[in-house]
Amino acid sequence: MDYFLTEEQLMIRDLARQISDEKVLPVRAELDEKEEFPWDIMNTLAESDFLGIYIPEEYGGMGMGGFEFTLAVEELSRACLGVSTSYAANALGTYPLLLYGSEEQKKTYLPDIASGKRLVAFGLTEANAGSDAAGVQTTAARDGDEYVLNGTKQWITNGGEAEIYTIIAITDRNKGARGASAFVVEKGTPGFSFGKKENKLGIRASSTSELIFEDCRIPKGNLIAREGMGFIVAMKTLDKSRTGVGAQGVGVAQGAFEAAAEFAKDRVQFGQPVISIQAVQHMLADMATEIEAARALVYSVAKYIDTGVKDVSKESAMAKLFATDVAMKVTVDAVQVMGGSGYMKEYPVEKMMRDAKILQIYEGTNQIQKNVIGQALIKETAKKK
Ligand code: COS
Repeated sequence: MDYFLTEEQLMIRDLARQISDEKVLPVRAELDEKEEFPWDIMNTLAESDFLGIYIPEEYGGMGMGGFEFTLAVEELSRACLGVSTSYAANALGTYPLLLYGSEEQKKTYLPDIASGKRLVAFGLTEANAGSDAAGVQTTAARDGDEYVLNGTKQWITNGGEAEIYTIIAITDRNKGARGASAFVVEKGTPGFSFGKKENKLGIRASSTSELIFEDCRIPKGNLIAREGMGFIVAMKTLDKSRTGVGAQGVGVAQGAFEAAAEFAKDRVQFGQPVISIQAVQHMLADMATEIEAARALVYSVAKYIDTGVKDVSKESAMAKLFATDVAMKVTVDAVQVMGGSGYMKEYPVEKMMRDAKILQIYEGTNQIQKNVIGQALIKETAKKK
């Protein structure tokens, strides 16, 4: 399908594809096997200005939108979701600053983020606060000109590798979701350390760690927005980032489809290439149709968000839900089309299938996406009455 991309958008897509083909494809299996953070690739993306695609020019970025970022995420995901997760999580960590940071915070952090000098991570999840995002236990107690952080964040993407962390912590326990606040914390701050690095089923090139805060003192100027705004900062951040997860789904599904179709042309059974067998053709036809539908939805939602419209919870949840369910189905089917070969590490699709599973879980499980969509539908229906 032709999505009538502008010259700039084509340039982003083609460069991302080139980086994927030249830098990511040759090492993806090794990064997966060794669970190695893709520093070389992140540096290449930084040199190509990819870490600042969606950051305004006045802060050193390319000044483009979420749609252009989506194109880059999709292409990287076509080659390796571990790499694209490291890349996309950087944006997730940046959104609280971009959306709610003060001018001073933006000037301090965004130029380093845009240039790739410092990576970012987003710290919301905890042992007892996953789907229940308002259940955060980490506290930030005001003490004069400082806040003192205590608690542990879990499963934080880019944890340990990033230099800048946007953290959600409780400033007033009595106020529920309205008692949470957002902060920026720098690596190296006394009282801030890293715990266990997780050993994962997929996206093994990305790093997933615990963040531990023990009487960690940060200046009061590190508060993002106002006290009590933390839950809203987190929700708006997720509203913005979930389309990127959808783009990851489109990319990995495309990669798996291409590998399966290529294989089916070469593999001969019953005296013919298996692609000539209707049962296989039908699977490939479903895969191709579902990928195109997911891409069309993700692109439309990304463009819709870029218009600056205020409430995008429903649309971004739909893009994430649909495209990541497609990714799971297509990667499983790609393994099936390839049969025994698909199950072997010699081919990329077993990794894609392992990698795809997280897309239905992180940045809100797909069941949570349905809650978000359902709540929005209730609101819309109430308005119409
Ligand atoms: N934008 C703005 N405000 C929002 C919002 C959004 N997207 N979502 C919720 N809010 C507001 C609500 O309007 C409500 O405000 P009031 O107190 O003024 O009524 C407040 O925030 C609390 O909302 P709600 O009662 O819906 O909160 P819940 O605790 O029920 O949680 C869900 C809602 C489930 C949607 C939320 O917890 C969620 O998204 N969970 C998944 C979190 C996630 O993605 N985790 C992955 C880790 S990050 S990689």
